[in-house]
Amino acid sequence: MERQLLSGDEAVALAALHAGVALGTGYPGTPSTEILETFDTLGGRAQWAPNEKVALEVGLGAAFGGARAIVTMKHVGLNVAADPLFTAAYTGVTGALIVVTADDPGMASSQNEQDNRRYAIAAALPMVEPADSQEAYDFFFVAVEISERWQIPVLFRMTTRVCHSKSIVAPDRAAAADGAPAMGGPTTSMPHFEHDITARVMIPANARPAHRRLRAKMAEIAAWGEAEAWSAAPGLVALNRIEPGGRALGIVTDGVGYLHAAEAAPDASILKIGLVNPLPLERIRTFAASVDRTVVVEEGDPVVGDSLRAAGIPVEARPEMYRFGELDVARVRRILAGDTSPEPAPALGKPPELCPACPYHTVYATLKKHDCITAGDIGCYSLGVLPPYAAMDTCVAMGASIGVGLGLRHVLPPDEARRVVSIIGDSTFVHSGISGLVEMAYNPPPSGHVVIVLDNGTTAMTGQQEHPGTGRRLDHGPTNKLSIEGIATAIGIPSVTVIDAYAEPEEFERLLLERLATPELSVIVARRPCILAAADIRKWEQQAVEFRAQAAEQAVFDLPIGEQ
Ligand SMILES: Cc1ncc(C[n+]2csc(CCOP(=O)(O)OP(=O)(O)O)c2C)c(N)n1
Ligand code: SF4
Repeated sequence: MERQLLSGDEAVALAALHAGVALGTGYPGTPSTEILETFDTLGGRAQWAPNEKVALEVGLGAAFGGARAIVTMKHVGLNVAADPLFTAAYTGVTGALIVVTADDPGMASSQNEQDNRRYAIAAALPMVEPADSQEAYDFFFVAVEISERWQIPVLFRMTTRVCHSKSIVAPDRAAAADGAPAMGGPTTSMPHFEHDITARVMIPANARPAHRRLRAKMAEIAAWGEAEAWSAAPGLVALNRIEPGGRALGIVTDGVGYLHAAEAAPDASILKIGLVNPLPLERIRTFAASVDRTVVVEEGDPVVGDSLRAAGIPVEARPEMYRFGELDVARVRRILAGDTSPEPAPALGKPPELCPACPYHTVYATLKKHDCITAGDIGCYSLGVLPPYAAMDTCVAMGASIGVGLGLRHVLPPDEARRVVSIIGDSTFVHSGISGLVEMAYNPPPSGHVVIVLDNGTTAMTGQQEHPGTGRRLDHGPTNKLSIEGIATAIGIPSVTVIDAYAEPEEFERLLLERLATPELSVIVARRPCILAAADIRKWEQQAVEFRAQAAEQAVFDLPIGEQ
């Protein structure tokens, strides 16, 4: 197959296709979103789940069934998926399960810059980390190999630069002309289920030996990482490598840090780690002993540096200031020089703002006018925190608006409590807002509460993905549609109103004041399409109407003659 210019996300999608991945699932989140979108475009079976936990569970089920599966999410998504992740490490898998975590050092579009290499250590899972698109493609196959050989989920860590930078990829594992997956192995045969209750049912009696099995697997993978991950097995690339250079400086590095380090210190000896958990400690110890000084160049937390120091390997401590933000060549030069002088302030970009015809304007204008205390959430609507509205008081994690609003309502004095509103987008509501609404019905505050669901018919923030509330699948084809107002009513919220706040601002204001004045629980669904997505939504809805009409016609045609 010809060489291609691909982003890291696209390279992973292509590798998944060539590896015969049977199912890709995930939840959108920058910088991971394009993996599943590309996988779908390439002809892979890709679907959005309501949230990352469900995505991981679906992927795990596919891997229990003997298939190869990929699950994608941004770094904070792994927090949502952490519960099944930790125990999936115990159960292991029958096929292959690759869990992509796309970290965002520097928080280009995230609420925190957590370093998910820590998850690999905490859950005791192997973690593979590419530095560029070629490695994203190549390492994916090694990740599948590890997953199948040790029957264990593998974490595949990407970061913003690796996900979004484009570089040349030679996709030499391209599918054979007959369409067979390029990668052999047990899971390219038809998935099937074999009972294995002790391995997959994690009651304590089964989980105790499973934990020991997991640690034994990780010890084997560590030994493999020391001995074999340096030279490529037939058809695979090596995950770890040493690039010999001068004796004066040795650099241990992973991910995109490698590219910066190679440019900043062309004369240094470099030990590049592609298997970041478990670390090849003995190899690194030997490497460190072969050079005069050893510096770890890693973005984010000092995960590798701390592990090496804990193992008694003498590496220089990195000044704390370089924990924050992305690295670049200039910053790596500073690290190598031990420079802790203040860094130049980054150039200020144009602050983001709501589109001029965004349906959210009237909602925020009303909240501001009445000095509401707004428990907010994550999405395009987070922009309501900026001027001219500054009408969002909290924003913590997806779905947190309802719980935080309820907590405020429970403790604030009555005159303040009555001004508390929770505001949440439609995709976020489905992701993790529904359980907050259950809490609201279960433990209603004395003053009641008002939740506004901003239903703009899309996941706007991450690039207009579908979700269960749109009634369309990842490929925009029709499927069952979740009704937000139906859910709220079924949960037992007594007042549920749907309104187009943009078209009827006075009516929205009247409704909001009425609901704030009553101790009854209220959900207001402010429904109007995102202006940027509206034309596409109309197109897909029209296609769905035509699809349903054709299906109905076909159903009549298929009836036995006489019943048509
Ligand atoms: C746990 C987690 N997963 C994914 C994301 C990425 N993300 C941020 S907001 C958002 C959804 C926004 O959609 P919606 O609630 O419909 O609001 P809109 O952007 O359309 O205003 C997503 C997926 C995240 N921040 N946290
Ligand atoms: S993209 Fe859509 S939801 Fe986001 S600000 Fe623009 S109109 Fe509003």
